[in-house]
Amino acid sequence: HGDPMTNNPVTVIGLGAMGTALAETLLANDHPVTVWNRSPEKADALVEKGATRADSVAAAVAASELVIACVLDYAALRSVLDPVAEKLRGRVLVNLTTGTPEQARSMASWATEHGIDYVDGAITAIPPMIGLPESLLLYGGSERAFDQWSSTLELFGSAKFFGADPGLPLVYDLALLGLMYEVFSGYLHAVALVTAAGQDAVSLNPLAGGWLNAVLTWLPEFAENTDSGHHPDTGSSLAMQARGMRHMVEARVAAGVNADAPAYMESLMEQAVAEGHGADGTSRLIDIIRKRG
Ligand code: FVH
Repeated sequence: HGDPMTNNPVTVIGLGAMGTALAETLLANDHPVTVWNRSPEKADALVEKGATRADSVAAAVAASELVIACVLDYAALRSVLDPVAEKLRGRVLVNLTTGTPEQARSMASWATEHGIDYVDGAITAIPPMIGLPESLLLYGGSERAFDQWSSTLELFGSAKFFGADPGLPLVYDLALLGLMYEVFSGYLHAVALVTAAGQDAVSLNPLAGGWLNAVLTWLPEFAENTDSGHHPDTGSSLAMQARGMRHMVEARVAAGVNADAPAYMESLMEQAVAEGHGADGTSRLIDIIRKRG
């Protein structure tokens, strides 16, 4: 080992699927681990593996300088931690509960009021991935606390620190999740269109993979255009694409497939055209998306 933080006690509050995976990983890496969960029986398997079950949240907090919390949501988190706020004073709280960026910032303010060194985190992985380098955890908040405990936090997976804003990890987490779900949605609607034409769903697969790979190569340029404010047409003007979207909407409606997503894209494109940007490329739509709010 040789790491100065190995063997330092860590407390884990919340033993759902994720909190259990976090505690198991700490135990497997020789940290003494104290655990607490609202339903105490969820600690049984961890106790067999060497964890100490705390009888109260206060006892759990008192056991370690580093307290990691991972419960259902921020309301549950506050209900657990409010009564022990003063016991947390001077300790490090790493909160891995998922919520909104605003909830993370307001939790950080609460922690500052109580003299707690606070790091908010977002886990972009599922419980079986915890402990593998492919799992990515995003952190923000107290740099001092993150630096002090980074070798322990890196046991869960790769760690990226975003700086002092405790809301940023959840901003990026939600950005990535939104991207994933809209890709799911696009794929599933494509399957619906193909199967409505009497074809097997799998007939789409040889085409969809190459198509998605090509789409992927265009995206970094959209971000560069957004940062520079220039949105050149690279052969697919918005005026042309708006017409294409109309065909997409009509074809989906005719096939009995929901057309909300292409109708939304069409409306963004039509607005860009109406505002004089019909000759620009796709990335110009960011201006319209921001304006819509
Ligand atoms: N599991 C996943 O795939 C995702 C991956 C990305 C990050 N999320 C977030 O992690 C938080 C915890 O998720 P989880 O998977 O551990 O969730 P559950 O297995 O449902 O366990 C929930 C725990 O929260 C406790 N809890 C709920 N309400 C309260 C409350 N009012 N007071 C105290 N504790 C509460 C619950 O306790 P119990 O029901 O066992 O007594 C569990 O410990 C979450 O933010 C995900 O979005 C996971």
